[in-house]
Amino acid sequence: MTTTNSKLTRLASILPFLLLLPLFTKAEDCIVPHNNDGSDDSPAILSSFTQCSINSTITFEQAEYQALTPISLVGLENVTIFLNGNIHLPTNISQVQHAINTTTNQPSTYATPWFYIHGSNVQIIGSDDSGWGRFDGHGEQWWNQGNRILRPQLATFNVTNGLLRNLKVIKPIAWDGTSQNHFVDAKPDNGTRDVTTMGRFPSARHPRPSLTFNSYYGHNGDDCISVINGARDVVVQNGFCGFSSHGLSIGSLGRDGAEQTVANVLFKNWTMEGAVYGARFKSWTGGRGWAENVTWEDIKLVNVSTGIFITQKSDKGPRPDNPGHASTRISNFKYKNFSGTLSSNWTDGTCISNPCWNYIQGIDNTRAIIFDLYPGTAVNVSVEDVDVQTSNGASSQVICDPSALASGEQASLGFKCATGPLMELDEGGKGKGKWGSDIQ
Ligand SMILES: *[C@@H]1O[C@H](CO)[C@@H](O)[C@H](O)[C@H]1NC(C)=O
Ligand SMILES: *[C@@H]1O[C@H](CO)[C@@H](O)[C@H](O)[C@H]1NC(C)=O
Ligand SMILES: *[C@@H]1O[C@H](CO)[C@@H](O)[C@H](O)[C@H]1NC(C)=O
Ligand SMILES: *[C@@H]1O[C@H](CO)[C@@H](O)[C@H](O)[C@H]1NC(C)=O
Ligand SMILES: *[C@@H]1O[C@H](CO)[C@@H](O)[C@H](O)[C@H]1NC(C)=O
Ligand SMILES: *[C@@H]1O[C@H](CO)[C@@H](O)[C@H](O)[C@H]1NC(C)=O
Ligand SMILES: *[C@@H]1O[C@H](CO)[C@@H](O)[C@H](O)[C@H]1NC(C)=O
Ligand SMILES: *[C@@H]1O[C@H](CO)[C@@H](O)[C@H](O)[C@H]1NC(C)=O
Ligand SMILES: *[C@@H]1O[C@H](CO)[C@@H](O)[C@H](O)[C@H]1NC(C)=O
Ligand SMILES: *[C@@H]1O[C@H](CO)[C@@H](O)[C@H](O)[C@H]1NC(C)=O
Ligand SMILES: *[C@@H]1O[C@H](CO)[C@@H](O)[C@H](O)[C@H]1NC(C)=O
Ligand SMILES: CC(=O)N[C@H]1CO[C@H](CO)[C@@H](O)[C@@H]1O
Repeated sequence: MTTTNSKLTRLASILPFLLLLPLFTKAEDCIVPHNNDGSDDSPAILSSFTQCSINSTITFEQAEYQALTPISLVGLENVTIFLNGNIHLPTNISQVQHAINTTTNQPSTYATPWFYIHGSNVQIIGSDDSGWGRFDGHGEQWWNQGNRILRPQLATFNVTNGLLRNLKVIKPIAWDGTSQNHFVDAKPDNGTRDVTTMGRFPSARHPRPSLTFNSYYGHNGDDCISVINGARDVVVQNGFCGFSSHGLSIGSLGRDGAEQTVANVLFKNWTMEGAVYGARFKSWTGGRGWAENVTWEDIKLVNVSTGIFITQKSDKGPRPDNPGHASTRISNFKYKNFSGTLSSNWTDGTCISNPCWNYIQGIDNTRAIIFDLYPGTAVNVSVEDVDVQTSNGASSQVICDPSALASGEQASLGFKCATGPLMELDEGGKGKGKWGSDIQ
């Protein structure tokens, strides 16, 4: 729907509304009705978003909403959505599959979203109450059955200037190993893996689009947050990721030689518990894009497998041939103030191959940092204040190939690039910090 169309639709649809409402009620504020009888609330949700698509607030009441059919919410401009209730997807797997197979919602790279949200200046604010503000995907049965056919992505959030706050995603349906285009969060259920995705970051349309994620809490078995191609000026802060999360991620970028880019991302104040990675960057061999100005700061690791991870070959196993020597370039990455513990046991069920998908030569459960770089492609990366111990209290290790560092890079890297103990270095190359002092 174009903006003009949506304005017309809105004007047309508020006329009868105005006649019914008391004069002091603003027509721009919609309260989404709900049936309360298990029947489909999607038409009412769509209708509220059509009526209140511009300069509006849309409020879901503290109630259970059944979104039994996929919805596309488009043409939103300056809309604040208060999710005081919960939104459920169908529990019936074949019903979901059929709906996803027939919806016209715009698919993302890997899947079709149940909710497609498009516009500018869109905020979705969940309830402060942990029992409300939830998207309930009823996904556990998909995982129990190993059913991967026509799995929906929970939502695509394709907006410029967006804010998501206090949303909870419960037992979503998802898919394996994907990360592109999505914000991901999920919650475990007895060893089954639940994953979902939200969020599509804007590209080029506005010069400085921005997106803020605040106060996220989730358990998941895939990327907790994934910032993908086209993202600019993204701040993701004050969150918790548990249950085998695959980390606070950039990428994957550059699959099949694609020229994909990300710039200006800050991950701040996160606790990662039982995650496979804390901070993660991944790109594919042969990519032609770049990632610039990304900071991970104030990250607490609790039993995380690898604290800081960069790979420029997302494929597992040995490095594939890279005939053109292309690689997604990295510049101005900063890792600051990581603390906590490492441990290897993650249980999301995705490690079904031998070696496991996360295999890197030399990997074990002692690595605070792994840099898996193609030569000369990462510049101005810095690591500062990493105080991470292994599960038995020993000092942590790193995997880093000095011959892959760009010229002069060691001087500002902040730790000794080698495969061995983590040695933090100051600007002058002297050891510092907890472990550094041992080796001076
Ligand atoms: C939305 O609000 C802005 C600023 O108040 C105003 O300029 C614009 O015309 C409004 N748009 C509509 C469709 O009412
Ligand atoms: C956004 O919408 C609100 C009404 O919900 C209005 O007060 C405000 O002026 C609008 N802002 C812009 C920038 O249009
Ligand atoms: C699930 O949905 C399908 C149609 O998509 C229907 O045939 C089936 O009866 C439903 N199952 C239940 C338990 O409601
Ligand atoms: C999806 O739709 C296609 C044709 O539109 C059909 O051939 C296929 O069987 C459907 N798949 C499922 C699982 O319903
Ligand atoms: C996001 O919206 C833009 C237009 O604003 C469109 O070109 C693009 O295809 C959309 N992307 C997705 C993944 O929906
Ligand atoms: C998890 O739940 C499924 C289905 O309820 C059950 O089959 C499985 O045994 C449970 N797994 C564990 C580890 O309890
Ligand atoms: C860090 O995030 C947690 C939530 O995970 C929050 O309770 C805390 O206030 C945040 N700290 C700061 C300094 O914002
Ligand atoms: C780097 O990214 C952060 C987070 O988006 C932003 O605040 C900062 O201004 C960016 N720095 C530059 C030089 O663009
Ligand atoms: C380091 O991060 C922790 C959270 O993991 C925070 O409590 C602490 O204040 C941070 N330290 C500094 C110096 O900012
Ligand atoms: C972390 O792992 C250690 C040892 O493996 C265990 O004792 C501890 O309970 C774990 N902590 C959490 C929060 O799971
Ligand atoms: C390297 O990063 C630092 C901050 O981490 C920044 O001040 C400096 O400008 C960067 N250098 C280049 C060449 O981008
Ligand atoms: C550190 C740790 O406890 N590692 C264990 C993780 O689980 C595997 C088997 O699932 C054990 O072999 C490891 O010893």
